[in-house]
Amino acid sequence: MAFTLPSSVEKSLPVPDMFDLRKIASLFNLRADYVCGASYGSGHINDTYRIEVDQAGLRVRYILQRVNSNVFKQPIALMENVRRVTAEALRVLQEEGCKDSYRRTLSLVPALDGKPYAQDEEGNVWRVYTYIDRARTYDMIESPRQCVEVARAFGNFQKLGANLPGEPLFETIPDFHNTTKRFAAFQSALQADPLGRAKSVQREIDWFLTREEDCHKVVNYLADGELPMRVTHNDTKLNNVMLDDVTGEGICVIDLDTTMPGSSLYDFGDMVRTSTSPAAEDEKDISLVTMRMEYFEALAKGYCEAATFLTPLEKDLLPFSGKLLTMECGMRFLTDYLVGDTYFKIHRPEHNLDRTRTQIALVESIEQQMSTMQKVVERY
Ligand code: ADP
Ligand code: GN1
Ligand code: MG
Repeated sequence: MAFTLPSSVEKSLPVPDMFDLRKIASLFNLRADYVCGASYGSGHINDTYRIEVDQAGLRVRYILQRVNSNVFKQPIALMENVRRVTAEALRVLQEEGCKDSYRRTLSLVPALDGKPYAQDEEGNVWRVYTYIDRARTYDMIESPRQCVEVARAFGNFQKLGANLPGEPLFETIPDFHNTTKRFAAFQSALQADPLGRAKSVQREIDWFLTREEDCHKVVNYLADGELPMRVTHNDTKLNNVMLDDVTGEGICVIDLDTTMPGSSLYDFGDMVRTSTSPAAEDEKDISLVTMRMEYFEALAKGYCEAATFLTPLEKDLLPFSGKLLTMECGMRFLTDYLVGDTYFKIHRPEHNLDRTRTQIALVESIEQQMSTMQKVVERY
């Protein structure tokens, strides 16, 4: 989408020092001269930049991203998933006669050699997406209406996945939401305790140890075939869906790196985790953390309206999924804290510990309200 920037914005963009963005941008078929670029967004995994180029006199923005190959061990296979999913999304939108199809799906700009990615001299895998304009992501939810939009967008995304032609998608992170294995990884980190941090976080450690049983529930249902595997997004964090600036509609699901076989519960659960509390994921004052029923109800409404394929057991487990995914994420933050903050980007020394504590508080709030959450879901 073409966009002419006010000059005040151009001048305020800082130049990143780690990568030569001009050189990396030149690997893509932008047919434009690089102008400037800056770090963008608040994701914990990839390196995201917003770049601006001059396309025959028109200033145009793109998203330039480095895939984190520490997290995604096979970034090229991952890019093939992204290519397939975005191509199918575009095909469906255009078949439906959608007038703004390129605002409603991520769209990869090919590299000069036609591939959906380019590699720099160090072997880093980069990609460019067209910039979705007049829409934004939110790190914190602002209204129940936004919950309806977010849940509907992810529900529709799952429908798209269900009809994806061809081979199953590549599993970009094996056992990503396997909470039995996540629990085992937590126990290993605890045993190794390479930095001697365990003694200072015994309360948090014990909290997770007493909840082991919950970690096996969905994994076992999936293994027994009682829950179906679907094509899911697996990172349905609030800030992975773009909401239109004017209408507030959830227009585009982004961050497709973990789109692969999974359970619908992983997707709904992470929406509960990220879209029901008024507090930030890394809020230090945990008294602010709470699961708000009105927001949960809005999520259940939006999701159930779109995800018409859910089985009775999936529906029944929607409230539990909120607890499970919040617990899983808390356990992942604590594991990362114990091993020395090697996975999630941190911006202060105890960042992962602060994140762990908000997740614990949110699980406790969910536990207190579980029976009401169950009644809410029964209404849809
Ligand atoms: P991460 O994996 O690090 O979370 P994301 O793919 O979610 O990276 O991108 C980070 C942020 O960049 C998003 O939250 C969103 O605000 C912004 N963003 C990503 N893709 C686009 C796009 N195509 N157009 C506009 N903004 C985007
Ligand atoms: C990461 O990339 P981002 O910020 O959307 C993580 C999620 C976590 C989340 C916690 C690939 O998501 O699984 O739930 O941080 N993504 C990956 O905020 O590990
Ligand atoms: Mg993201």
